[in-house]
This record gives sequence, structure tokens and C-alpha cells, in this order.
Amino acid sequence: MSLPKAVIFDLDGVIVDTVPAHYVAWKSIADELGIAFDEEANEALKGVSRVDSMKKILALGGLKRSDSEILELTTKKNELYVDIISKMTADDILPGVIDFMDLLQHQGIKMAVGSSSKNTPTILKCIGLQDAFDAIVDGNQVTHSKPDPEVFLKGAIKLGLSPEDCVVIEDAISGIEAAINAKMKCIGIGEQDVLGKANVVIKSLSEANLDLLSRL
Ligand code: B16
Ligand code: MG
Repeated sequence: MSLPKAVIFDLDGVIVDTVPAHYVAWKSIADELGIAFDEEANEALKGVSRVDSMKKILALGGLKRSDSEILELTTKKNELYVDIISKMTADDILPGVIDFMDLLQHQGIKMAVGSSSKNTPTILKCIGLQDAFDAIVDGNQVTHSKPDPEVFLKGAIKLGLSPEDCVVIEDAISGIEAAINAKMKCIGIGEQDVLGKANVVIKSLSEANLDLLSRL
């Protein structure tokens, strides 16, 4: 059985259920701008940085805003978002995450976080996992948003491993493309018809085990 040397977890939508909070906050900004925005449109923002998400929403409405206006809008979105996520606790960790992490630790497989979110430190602290990973790379440390592989390649460097030794777990199309661009195998969490580019797609980490990892 050939197992990876490390697993790099995406954060939003894989470790913790922040997707509805992002949606509520973006929806409020889109409403204010008079742009139609629904959960399907939100799907395309998963894994995408805050500023790039704002630009995608503006493009949806055929609107243009200056850099300073974009900064104002994204600051407002983040205030709404942080207000929700700061109330999160360990109860908001998604099903199967802790058991899977325990399994990896037992097996000596390293663990990292690879997230586009600049709120990663806040979220990890709220859910009590701030010291649970061997490496953390987040939106504060990268220049290029997923699907660029930068976040995962930096994760591999921090772990002292080659990209081929790492498996990524992602809930977003942009994140799966980032893993492919990093030459890493990838497990998708969600729906097969959305995340079909992943090596395997499961509904939640409750379905993950060593056998699945060895068959990627
Ligand atoms: P923030 P991930 C991503 O996190 C989210 O999926 C995406 O919706 C969000 O826009 C992005 O982080 C930036 O988040 O505004 O908190 O910096 O899925 O890569 O963990
Ligand atoms: Mg995600």
C-alpha cells in the first residue's frame, strides 16, 4: 500500500463549514449593488481570493469599480463575514475531519492547511485547531489565488516534501485545478458532477480512509 507523505487540507468547505457565511456576506454586498447573486454563482467563488471574488461579482452585474471602491466593498464584506465566523467553535468542524486527522497522525502522515483565506488564523483559533498542523499556508502568504498552484507548492516547501508526496483535499473547482497545476493528487469533497477533475470525489471526510489514500 503506497501512502502519501502528507495531506494538505483546504480550510473553507473542507475543515469547517464557512461556505454559508461567505455566501450571506457576498449576497448582502451583491444586493447593495443590485447584482443578482445566488448559491450557484457562489460556487464559482469557492477557493477564489476576496478581491478576485469581488471582481467576479462585479463582472456578473456588468459593473466596474475602482481599486479603492473594491477595497471598500471587500472590507465591508469581510466585516460581515468575520462577524459570523468569530462565533464558530469546534462544533463547526465538518464531519469526519477529526477522525481522519487522528488516522493520519497515527500513520505518521504530515498535515498542512492550504487556504486562500486571510482569515485562516482566526478560524483555526475559533475551532481550536491552531496547533494541529505541521504547516499552514493561507491567503496572507500567497500572491496568486487558486487555481494557481502557489498555495499548495508553498505548503510542500514548508513541509520539506516534493509536490508528488502530497495529496490535496478540496471542495472547490479552483482548488482542484490548483492541485492539478501543482502536480498533486486530489480528493474532492462534494458532488462528482461539479468536482469531476479530482482523482476521487467523496461526500464528506467521513468517507476518507487509508485505503482511499493509497488508491489515488
Ligand atoms: P477570505 P479556502 C477561500 O478559502 C474560500 O473558499 C473563498 O470563498 C474565499 O473568498 C477565500 O478563501 C478568501 O477568503 O476573504 O477569508 O480571505 O476554500 O481556500 O480555504
Ligand atoms: Mg474551500
